[in-house]
Amino acid sequence: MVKQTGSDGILRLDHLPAATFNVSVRKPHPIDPSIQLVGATAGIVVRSGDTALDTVISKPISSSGIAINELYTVGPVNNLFFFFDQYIELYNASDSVRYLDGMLVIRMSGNSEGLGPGADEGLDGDIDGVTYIFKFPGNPGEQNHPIRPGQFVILAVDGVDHTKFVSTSYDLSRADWEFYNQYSPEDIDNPSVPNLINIRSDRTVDFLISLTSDVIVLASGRDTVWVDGIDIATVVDAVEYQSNPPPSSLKTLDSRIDRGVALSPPRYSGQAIQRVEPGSDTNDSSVDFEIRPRATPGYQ
Ligand SMILES: [Ca+2]
Ligand SMILES: [Ca+2]
Ligand SMILES: [Ca+2]
Ligand SMILES: [Ca+2]
Repeated sequence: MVKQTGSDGILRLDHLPAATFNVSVRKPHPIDPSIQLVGATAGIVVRSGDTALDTVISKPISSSGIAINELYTVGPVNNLFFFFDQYIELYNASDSVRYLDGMLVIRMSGNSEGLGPGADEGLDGDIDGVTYIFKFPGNPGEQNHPIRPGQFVILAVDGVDHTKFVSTSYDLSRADWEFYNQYSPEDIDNPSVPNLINIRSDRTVDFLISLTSDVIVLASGRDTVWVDGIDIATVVDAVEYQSNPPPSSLKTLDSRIDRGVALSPPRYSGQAIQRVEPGSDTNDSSVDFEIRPRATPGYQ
């Protein structure tokens, strides 16, 4: 059953049968409608003729449920300038199955002649500076590519075992997806890892991202016309990372999407940036993310 709490946030339920109950709570964030506050407590025991009292602590998640949970960009420890084991990790923080069909993964490093990557140039409600734009199969609204509640999904630049080339690297041969540029003569296509493909035919290289400073966007795919920018309303999640965060550098991603900047680890350190808790998202990457000493593909 679904019940509303009082304005004090307290829910009183009388005359319950003696049983063990699970309670989950949900409310929109009072200031930012793109954030949901969610929480759950399992195993509340109510005995016959007795009263049970409990508190459910809620945490913020993006209202789409899907968050960019980890960015591994800097490459492993090596002196060969190897960083081709980059990956992006997604996480479903909601309590229901969501679908990736038709979604877009975008690197924004252009628009430097204007307000910068991910800024809303011209204040027309979209963010500008698309450099690479790759797409999950299908169309938004279709339900062929699920992401289950609590599931991590790895999007590898190349879904191969990189430890064969650099021993300090990561085995991504069981990645959920890989970026495959069908216009590139060199990109690797592991047939056992499904592909995100490139929708910018003028780009003929793989989906590589900057090691220590970039803007990464996950969008619903309801706006695929990238030339005029990506509609903010279609942005599922976006993260800007920098090695020298403001005030020593400029934050360019529109503050309606994210108010902060994640601090990037040093290049060729094998480290990664990950949300402090899976999917936890207050739209301020300066507090939502932390540096991890090792990348954690597919787990927290
Ligand atoms: Ca690739
Ligand atoms: Ca493949
Ligand atoms: Ca557009
Ligand atoms: Ca992880």
